[in-house]
Amino acid sequence: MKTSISDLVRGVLQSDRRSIARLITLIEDQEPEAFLALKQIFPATGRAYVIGITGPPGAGKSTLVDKLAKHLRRQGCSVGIIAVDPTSPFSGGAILGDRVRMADLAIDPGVFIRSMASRGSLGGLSWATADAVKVLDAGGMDYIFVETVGVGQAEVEIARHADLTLVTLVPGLGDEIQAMKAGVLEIGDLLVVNKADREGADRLVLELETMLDLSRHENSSRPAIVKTVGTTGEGIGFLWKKIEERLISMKASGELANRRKERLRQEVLEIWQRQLWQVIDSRLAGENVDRLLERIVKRQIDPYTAVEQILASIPPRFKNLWGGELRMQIRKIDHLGIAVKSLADALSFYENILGLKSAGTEVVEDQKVKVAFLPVGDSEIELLESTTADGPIAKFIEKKGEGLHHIALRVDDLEAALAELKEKGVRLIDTEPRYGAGGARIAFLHPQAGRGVLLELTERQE
Ligand SMILES: Nc1nc2c(ncn2[C@@H]2O[C@H](COP(=O)(O)OP(=O)(O)OP(=O)(O)O)[C@@H](O)[C@H]2O)c(=O)[nH]1
Ligand SMILES: [Mg+2]
Repeated sequence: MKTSISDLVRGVLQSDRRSIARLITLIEDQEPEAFLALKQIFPATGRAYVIGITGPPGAGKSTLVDKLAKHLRRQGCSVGIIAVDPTSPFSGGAILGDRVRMADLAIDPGVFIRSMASRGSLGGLSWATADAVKVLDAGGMDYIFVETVGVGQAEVEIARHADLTLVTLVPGLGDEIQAMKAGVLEIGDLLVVNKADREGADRLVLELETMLDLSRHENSSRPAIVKTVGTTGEGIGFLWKKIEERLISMKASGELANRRKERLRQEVLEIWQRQLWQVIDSRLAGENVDRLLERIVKRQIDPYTAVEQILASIPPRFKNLWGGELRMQIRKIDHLGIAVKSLADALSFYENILGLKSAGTEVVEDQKVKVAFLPVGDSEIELLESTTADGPIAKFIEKKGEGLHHIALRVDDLEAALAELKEKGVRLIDTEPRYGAGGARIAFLHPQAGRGVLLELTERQE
């Protein structure tokens, strides 16, 4: 049986590496399960410090992250690393290099390294990265580094998901630095001049200082400039000291809280837009648009009014749009439950006359019943006899006489099914799974929901 979402969530919260990796893959693939799991891990997020590191290709970002991670490991902190590669969805070359470079980190249980490549729009990657950060955060990482290449608009997008962003530059860039100026100033909380072993490092520092002098930074937010040699680790201790100082001052001034709040605001707006778009899109795909188009062509209606009509046709309650309206899948009728006064008497008909074979009887204390299951093809009939005069089956028979008591439907993931039903406002008898006959996990819906029929959801291992 596949692992359920609750298992996956539990795994992530217990820092289980496979669960963390799996959930990030689900996020990359935009699977509906990912969103369900993200909902559940959210309360456990907001603890990690997220540090973005960006800069031109080959500036030494990965090398610096590697050294910073080792520095943090010596202090007993756990570290998550996400390398985002927006440019090459296929090559993965840089990532492969990182793997080799970070081979010793990769086997350290206190470090989780993950690369993420674009599988569509960069916007999508940006949010997938943000969600992956949440997974590492909930998975208990103290610090999370997010590495991206470049200092363009895309990187600004991704940097917005970080608490603090390092921009890495190297000597010898020449005019390129001018082109990057805007990005550098906009997103850099700290400027790192790496490859300081090369000629021109001091000149670059001066150039950057001049750029900062001309910009509108208040004193408190003026980025520090730190020289490093990634390959030898020179300056790493100092760089970390500066990062820590900045985090501490951002925390004290409330800036960190503000940034995080702003991030969540952006996220809500973005999710809202995505969902709304899906609704409108699904409406647009419908044939009524063709009809509307006809009318627009004939000038019977104008495009503005047409869109108003589309919007008006959207139901007021549109939730659960991830992956379509319906996520829950009913596999089959697990069994039909029939309330009987006497098992022995009922079996004399079902076994002796109909020729079905009971798989044995079982007492379910919890529900005050003794039951017999009789397989019928791919499904079963369950006969239920009350063990006490006041049990639910006894009461049912008192009220309605012997007869069909419930229909049990098989689902793969009971928790997910219940969560979905709750979200859709369906009345439930059991809001949490409980154990039924044969060790199955079950939950009853309110008979009102099934239009007068008591429905049971069943998840069982086969
Ligand atoms: N001389 C010198 N070389 C360095 C320094 N830091 C890193 N390098 C080398 O620069 C090359 C690129 O380093 P990476 O860490 O892969 O750079 P990156 O910015 O992560 O590269 P991409 O992810 O491909 O953009 C490697 O060969 C490093 O060994 C440094 O301070 N001095
Ligand atoms: Mg790299």
